[in-house]
This record gives sequence, C-alpha cells and structure tokens, in this order.
Amino acid sequence: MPANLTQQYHKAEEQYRRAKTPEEKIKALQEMLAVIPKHKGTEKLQADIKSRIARLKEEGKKKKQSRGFNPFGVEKQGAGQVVLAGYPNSGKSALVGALSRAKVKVADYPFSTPLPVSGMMPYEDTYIQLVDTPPVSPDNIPPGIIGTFREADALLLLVDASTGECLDQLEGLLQLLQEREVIDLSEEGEIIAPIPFLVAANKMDLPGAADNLAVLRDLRPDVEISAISSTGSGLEQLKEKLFAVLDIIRIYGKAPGRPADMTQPFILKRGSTVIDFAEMVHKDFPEKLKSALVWGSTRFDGQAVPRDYVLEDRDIVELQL
Ligand SMILES: Nc1nc2c(ncn2[C@@H]2O[C@H](COP(=O)(O)OP(=O)(O)OP(=O)(O)O)[C@@H](O)[C@H]2O)c(=O)[nH]1
Ligand SMILES: [Mg+2]
Repeated sequence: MPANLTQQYHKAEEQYRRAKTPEEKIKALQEMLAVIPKHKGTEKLQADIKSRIARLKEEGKKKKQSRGFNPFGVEKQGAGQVVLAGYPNSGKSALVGALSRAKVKVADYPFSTPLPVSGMMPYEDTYIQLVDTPPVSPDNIPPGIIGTFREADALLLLVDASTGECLDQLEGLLQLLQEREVIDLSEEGEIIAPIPFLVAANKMDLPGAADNLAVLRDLRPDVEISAISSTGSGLEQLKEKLFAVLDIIRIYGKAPGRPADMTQPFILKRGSTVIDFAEMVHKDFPEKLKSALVWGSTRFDGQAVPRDYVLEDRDIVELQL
C-alpha cells in the first residue's frame, strides 16, 4: 500500500468498506479513483479500483437481466430499514410524509399507494429509512409486498384508531404476517422471530380514537402500541421507539492521538463486540486487534477493554492494533 494516500482517499475507502449495496460500492470506488494521487506509485491501485468498478457493474447488469426489475425491492440506506404495513387509508403515506422528505401520495380514498416509496427519517445523528407501502389486508396482498416485508430490518404496523375496526386491523395484520412467516409470535404473543415490529395507532386526533386505543390495549396487552397522529402528536416518541426496535448501536471511531470522528457513526447490531467493530473498519483488523480504549460505557474514559468487550450505543472506540 503506498504510504502517501490522502485523508480524502482514506475517507472514500472507509465509505467503500461501509457500503452495503453494489451501487454504494461503485459510488465509493469512483470517489476513491477521483481523489487518489495520480503517480507511478499508485498505478497498480488505480488499475485495481477500475477493475473492481467494472466487475461490480458487470454483476449488476447480469442480475438485472436474470431477475428483471423488481418494483417491490427497496434498496437499503441509513442505519436501518423500517417498512410500514397497514390496511387501506390507515395513514401510512401521511406518516412517511410527516417524518421524511419522501414524495408520497396522501389521499382520502383507499389504495392510493401502488408501490413502495422510501424516505430517510433523521434521528439524532443518523437516518432511519422508512418505506411507505401499498395497503394489505387478509383478502388483499399485492404480489411482491411480502418480499418487501421480509427484507425489512423492522416493521411498523399502522392501524387507524379512528375506526371501530382498529382491533380487526391489528389482528388481520398479525395473522397475515404470521401466515407468510414474516413474523413469529409465541403462544403468549411474544415476538420470537425473525423480524421485529412495532404497532402504532394513528389518527389519534380524531373523535373516538382514544376509546378505540384503550380497547386495543386491553385486548392485546402483549403488543406495544404507540399512540400517534401523522398530523403531529406522538411522533418524537415513535422515532425513539423505531430506533429501539431496530436494536442497533452507534459507534464512533477514534484514531490514536486524534479526536473521535463524531460526524458519522458506524452502525452495529446490539451485542456487538470490539472485534465486530474492528471488522467493520477494516477486514484485516480483527486479526491484528490487541485491545481497545473505550469512552462511554466503561467506568473510566479511555479505559482499556479486551477484544470481546460488548459495546454500547454511543461508545467511542480507539482500536489498539
Ligand atoms: N385526522 C387525521 N387524518 C389522517 C391522519 N393520517 C392520515 N390521515 C388522512 O387519512 C387519509 C388516508 O391517508 P394516507 O396516508 O393516504 O393513507 P394510506 O394508508 O397511505 O392509504 P393507502 O395508500 O391507500 O393504503 C388521508 O385523507 C389523510 O389525510 C391522522 O393522523 N389524522
Ligand atoms: Mg398510501
């Protein structure tokens, strides 16, 4: 590896390592190519980057040819993907519109959203991806939507609390998602696998909604129900709950002798260790890793921890290689 690579290059390389999709990888590689110092010492590296771009583009083409374009596939972005599920007119589009800048269609008639639409919801120093979807109910499941649900990191089941049918909506959603093995509940109603979900009762501003919500909570004490109105109230709590249901932690990297990079956290699953973090920074790091210094969850700032130390949300980590 030539020693004279710039910070800009290392930043682009880091983006590449963190890229999840082929498109993100190509974009990061192109950036690496654009900022790499152009001289003899980097020729081999430049050629290597070019061939990686070419290979990714080729693979992308082949994939498209073999599978065709799937309008129900939603490319993942941000810290986690939350897909909405709800009966017609429950307010899915209004909610995604209220929480992100997605161009959604809100209408006072049902079946107004024909395909998934995604938007990024800012949450503290990160973004959570929300996906608005066409409506579902046991007798209406658009082809392709189950695939969208299965790919999600978490689901947000939205019911319309202004109607007396909101309990039926919740039961109907839980049933169809269980039948299609998107979610799994134990006999006690506990969520056991595979995709976590949260329930929100929308349209709490309308008459009768509070009473309906009370009935919903009495009859389904096993599920956590957030009271919201996509026109305003309850949205801050909903954001917090969505972050919690994703079960992720934010970790900030720190290079020795430098301040931590607080601009863009690394996102890891809760329960991840220093080794998992090291792997995310560079695939060769776990092997080299001796220990780490941690600010946050430890008793002391900058405390030395072993490789298998379990990290917490917002920890700052300096890897000791
Ligand atoms: N009062 C009130 N009206 C709402 C709320 N959320 C949505 N609405 C209204 O409910 C209607 C349906 O909203 P949409 O967001 O289009 O519902 P949807 O679930 O996306 O509908 P489909 O795409 O057809 O499934 C619209 O007239 C919205 O203005 C809310 O919290 N309070
Ligand atoms: Mg809609």
